[in-house]
Amino acid sequence: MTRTTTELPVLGRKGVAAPPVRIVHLGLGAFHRSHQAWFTAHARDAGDWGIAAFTGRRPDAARALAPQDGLFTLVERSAGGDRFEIVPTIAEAVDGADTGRLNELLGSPATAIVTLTVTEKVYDDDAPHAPLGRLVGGLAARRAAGAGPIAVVSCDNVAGNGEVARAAVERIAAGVDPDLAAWVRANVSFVGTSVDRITPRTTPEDVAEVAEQCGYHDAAPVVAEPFASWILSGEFPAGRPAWEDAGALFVDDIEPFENRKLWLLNGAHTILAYAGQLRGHQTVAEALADPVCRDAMESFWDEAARHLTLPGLDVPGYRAALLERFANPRIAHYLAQIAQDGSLKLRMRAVPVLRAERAAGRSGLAAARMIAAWMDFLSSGAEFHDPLEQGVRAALALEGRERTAALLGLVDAGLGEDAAVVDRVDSLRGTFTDD
Ligand code: CS2
Repeated sequence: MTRTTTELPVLGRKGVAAPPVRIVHLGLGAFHRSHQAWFTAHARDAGDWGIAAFTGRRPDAARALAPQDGLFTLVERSAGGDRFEIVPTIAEAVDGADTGRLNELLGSPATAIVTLTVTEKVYDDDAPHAPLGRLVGGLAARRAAGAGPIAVVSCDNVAGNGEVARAAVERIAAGVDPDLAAWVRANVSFVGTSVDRITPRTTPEDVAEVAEQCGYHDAAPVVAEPFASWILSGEFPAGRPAWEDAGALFVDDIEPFENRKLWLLNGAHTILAYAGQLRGHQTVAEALADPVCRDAMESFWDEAARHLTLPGLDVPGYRAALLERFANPRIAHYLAQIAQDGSLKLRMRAVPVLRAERAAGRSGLAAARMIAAWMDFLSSGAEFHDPLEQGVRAALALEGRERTAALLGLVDAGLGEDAAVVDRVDSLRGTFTDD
């Protein structure tokens, strides 16, 4: 018998105390919950490590989680079925605009870590109310309180994310007060990470399924694939949870792992997002089932693999696992979601492979084809979201090779001025639209 959700109890802690806050997170969204919150829940010392998670641009996620005491259901969705798990590590879900609470928590010596999922584009946004501006405000409060050193852990799909976060925080801090910048240099450790767990947007059907299967009402469950990976490099001067219990890997040199993930997984996603939508597909699994898209993806993998040479990377095994993950028939991962912010994503996913191939005396055909597919997608009149929207629109007002050069210049200024690369990309326009 189907019960209506209004009759069901709401998910909540029912008087059981939340773990004490020792981690502050900026960018509360589905990925933070399926990844860092879940890894923390599976550490043996999870009970000592509560998370205060602050939202980014919109407070909605905090509004949904606060009435359920930060609890939410993780729906682990495999080809064979769903598994449900209540994740208890978010002790507080806070509106990102509440900088008073942020400063109070960062001013406490109990707080040891700040994790970030703020998206690629935010690392260039120095505004005081933007997430990194708020973080710098919190670090100033920590310095004033004498609360000691802390680790900042970037969990965004950005090449060199730890160093990119360091540069942004130091730049913003220097603009506020040179002494604060010096304090940051002496007291803040920036940890670089490679993060991975496919987490499509939650749908109303998912909410209904959790009510039906779990017997309680959860307004904000999260759906993710069973696979999860977290590779980290850097110091935690005030301690950290035993994330290795959940499979996290601590390494000295993050770059090869980061490249493997950004190029093979995210690069493939970006090809499928543009080629797939141009060919009428909506999800990753649908695009993968189209041999034209799959060939484009695999030839990019072949190119990228030439520059993933560390023996421990097991590129063949990684590729095989990706094929299985992408084909998961029960995960509807929408290409339109992945297609967002293309100019920045291509910079991390296509450009390094294109450059490495050219440095080796080859043309980087498959990487160039990924970029050309983005241009065709934009030129198709499809709705797009991009931090460089104005530049994209100005480029789209041009025609032919000029349009190609202008769009390429948005992805990488140097490549946009390299006539051979412009010609190459231009010659690949229409690959997925011409029959
Ligand atoms: C995707 C990623 O939206 C995108 O750009 O490529 O969100 C991808 O799903 C995750 O990085 C998987 O770990």
